[in-house]
Amino acid sequence: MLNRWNTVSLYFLIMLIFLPEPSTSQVNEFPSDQEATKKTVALFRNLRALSGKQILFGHQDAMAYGVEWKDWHRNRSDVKDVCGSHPALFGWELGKLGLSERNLDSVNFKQMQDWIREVYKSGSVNTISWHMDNYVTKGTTWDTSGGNVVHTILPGGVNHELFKKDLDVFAEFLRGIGKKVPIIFRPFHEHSGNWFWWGQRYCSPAEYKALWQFTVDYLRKEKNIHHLLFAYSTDVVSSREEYLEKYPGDEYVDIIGIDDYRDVGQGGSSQKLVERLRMIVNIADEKNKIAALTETGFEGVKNPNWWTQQLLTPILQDQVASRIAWLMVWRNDSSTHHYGPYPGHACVPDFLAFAKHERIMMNDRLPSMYKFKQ
Ligand code: BMA
Repeated sequence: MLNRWNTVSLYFLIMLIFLPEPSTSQVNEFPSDQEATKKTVALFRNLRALSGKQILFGHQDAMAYGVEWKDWHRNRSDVKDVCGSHPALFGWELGKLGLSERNLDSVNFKQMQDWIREVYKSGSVNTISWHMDNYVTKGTTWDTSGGNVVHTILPGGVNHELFKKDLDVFAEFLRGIGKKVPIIFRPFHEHSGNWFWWGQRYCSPAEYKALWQFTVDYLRKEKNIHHLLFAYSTDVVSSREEYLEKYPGDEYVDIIGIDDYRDVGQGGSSQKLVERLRMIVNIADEKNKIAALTETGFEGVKNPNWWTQQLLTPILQDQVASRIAWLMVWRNDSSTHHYGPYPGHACVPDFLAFAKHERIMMNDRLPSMYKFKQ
């Protein structure tokens, strides 16, 4: 005989059996750093939760300068001049950190720290890349001579101490910003290409992985830094095997990224971009990570309808590809070397349509990224 309590328990038992599996819910997901700060965890979960709903729009160096202006302007960006809102994500670059007061594109590092804090306060997201100079030749990041440079900076290598010093300077740079500001760090990017000294043909997969793992472990364990998410991004690759060839492991990566200029430039095929995005979204899904188009753009934006025609519409037409968390275009340096819009450019009307699209997130429509609501 079922008494009242048995009936209630039976009811709950049935509920438990038939309740849908807790979805790959973002609620309990954790970034690769088990000791990540609360805000870093929130950023990770929010980026996951937005997937399929919205895509954050990002622009490299957006607040530091634009096509017609170079000096310090408070709270300005070409993107804001054009559409009234800053981007939802800002890229920054550390090339020359520790060697000069300014980075390789003349951005003052102290000002960069201020901007990073401002971006955080405004609710947008910061991501940092590092075009590191060549440790062997002392040439630039594009100097691929000097043999296997990666080997020399690994533990036991002749330049290992120098490399550690640079990581110390980076840790100091982060401390100057403040540990409460979560940052997406994207080191040794486009390693599938051959234009940086850490590129495809200049080191083995084992060496690249060791370099990545050392970097992450050193920052976490030696420097006690727990407010970074790590972004792995290849250049265009044609297969999943190629993509994962130098993947350092799930404990070391949060963002499954790709840099793709080729498919959206002159003579490119947006369909190819979509295929590559499908690939990274699928990998991110399997690993409970975040997929992102970490760099893209058409230099000079030579198609006035580029934003919607070559970028947004093809991406949104695909249910998988459109689940990337963000897409970021490269910097606005001059009227010939720019990837974002600026006032007066022929692509402005189309950019406005892009920026106002319900699936695109600019700063003014961003939900709180640093608090996670269950
Ligand atoms: C490249 C170009 C260079 C720049 C470098 C690092 O793609 O924009 O002019 O120095 O990125 O920002």
